[in-house]
Amino acid sequence: MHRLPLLLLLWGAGSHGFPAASVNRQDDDVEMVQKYLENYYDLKSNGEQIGRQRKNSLVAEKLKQMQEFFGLKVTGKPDAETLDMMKQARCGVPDVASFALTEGNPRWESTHLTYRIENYTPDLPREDVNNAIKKAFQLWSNVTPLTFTEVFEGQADIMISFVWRDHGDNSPFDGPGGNLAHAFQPGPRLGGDVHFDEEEVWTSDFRNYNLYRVAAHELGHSLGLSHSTDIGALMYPSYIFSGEVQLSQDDINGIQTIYGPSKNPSHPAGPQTPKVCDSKLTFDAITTIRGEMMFFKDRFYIRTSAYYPEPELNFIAIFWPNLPNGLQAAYEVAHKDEVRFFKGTKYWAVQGQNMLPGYPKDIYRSFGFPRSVKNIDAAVFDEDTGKTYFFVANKYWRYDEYRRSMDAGYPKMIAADFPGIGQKVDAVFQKDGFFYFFHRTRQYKFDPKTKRILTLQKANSWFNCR
Ligand code: 01S
Ligand code: CA
Ligand code: ZN
Ligand code: ZN
Repeated sequence: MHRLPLLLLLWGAGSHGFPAASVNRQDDDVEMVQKYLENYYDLKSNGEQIGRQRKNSLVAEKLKQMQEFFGLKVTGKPDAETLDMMKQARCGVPDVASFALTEGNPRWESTHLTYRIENYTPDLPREDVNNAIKKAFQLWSNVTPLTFTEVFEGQADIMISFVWRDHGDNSPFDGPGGNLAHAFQPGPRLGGDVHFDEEEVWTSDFRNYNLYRVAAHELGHSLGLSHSTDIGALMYPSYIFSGEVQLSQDDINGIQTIYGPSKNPSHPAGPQTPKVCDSKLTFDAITTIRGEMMFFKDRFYIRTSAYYPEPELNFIAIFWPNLPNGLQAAYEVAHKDEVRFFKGTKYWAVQGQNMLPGYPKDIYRSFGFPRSVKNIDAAVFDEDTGKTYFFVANKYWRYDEYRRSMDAGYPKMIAADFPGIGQKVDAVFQKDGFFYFFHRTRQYKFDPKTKRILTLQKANSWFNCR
């Protein structure tokens, strides 16, 4: 806990206007400011190895953001006005959110809304259209007090239609591609209405464009949300179909900012999009691939390359639509230009973007694991020896990629041959002859020749974070 002295230093540097108080009160305030910035301004909480000065300037920066947000004097210092504001009761939504409300904060005053499907696309059976729309409404009604009732005649709050080109609302569609659909913000007449471009091909599967996916996005607009910068959110502006359609936590935060939570006692959370510079970030699997590195987490990958300074975050499904989410291990056999992904007792092989045919296969027949192995924690191919290391709980196996068989004498204890990296491995990859082992938020650079740890770093050290 060396967070206190850090903030106290900042205190000393700029306590103009800060009322003299007992040391105890000050300690409480320091703690409160720290907690507040962690909760609402994404300030990192743990003792990251960043310099004291940098930490102070980060705190000052977050304070400025907060002061800006509340219309206070922007000093970057925890002055009396700022402390007072922080002590006021508030809702739990972070002030630096990715979602956005529609300008002017339009909202429906009634929580019981009606919708009507005015016409149907010939691309799909009517049942499929009804279903897609109904499910899209359910996504939003699940997390708010809103209810949606279908009507079959007259005016409804949300009128839904398939139209093309100029259709009388001054927002003509553009033919295949481009704009897929649009929706009007809450309000009378056109307000809330959803128009789909009939010149798109509408589907109920992974082909472009999935109607349920687009309807879910448009209804967000109908209810008062604008576009989000969170790539995992349904309200992200581009069409991304990852296989399943669900509100992310960011969508939920957005819609609940307008309408509050559901009356239902259970409040399920949505999936969070990993933040590359979150010092608490951990990984499911990591591999090199064609000279770049790919880190896997839930539905996402983070890719870094020597040519781009910024890491890229996106859905795994963008590259490999048939891979499952929540991968457990991955490794590259560079001389074959092949990457293998593991989850449970199955594995998949890809060459670049192409999934190789015949997968998934099982790990027992291909590698010779005993049936007692139910999943693999991490895997790495050693280019220097042609061996692949598989880590399973506190043991590891060694597989010969040339002879295509497991080496005799395995499993062995990880602790015996990789001293210091701990009892369990989350992910591992090889780079320039070194192994990089990951466990939780820690990363160990390991020299396989001397069997020694060279450095210890944060797991997300590859992402160019300040
Ligand atoms: N509609 O909600 C949109 O965001 C339009 C562009 C507006 C400027 C009208 C649109 O068609 N965006 C494309 C899209 O895929 C990129 N929207 C639906 C989605 O599911 N993200
Ligand atoms: Ca279009
Ligand atoms: Zn329209
Ligand atoms: Zn949109």
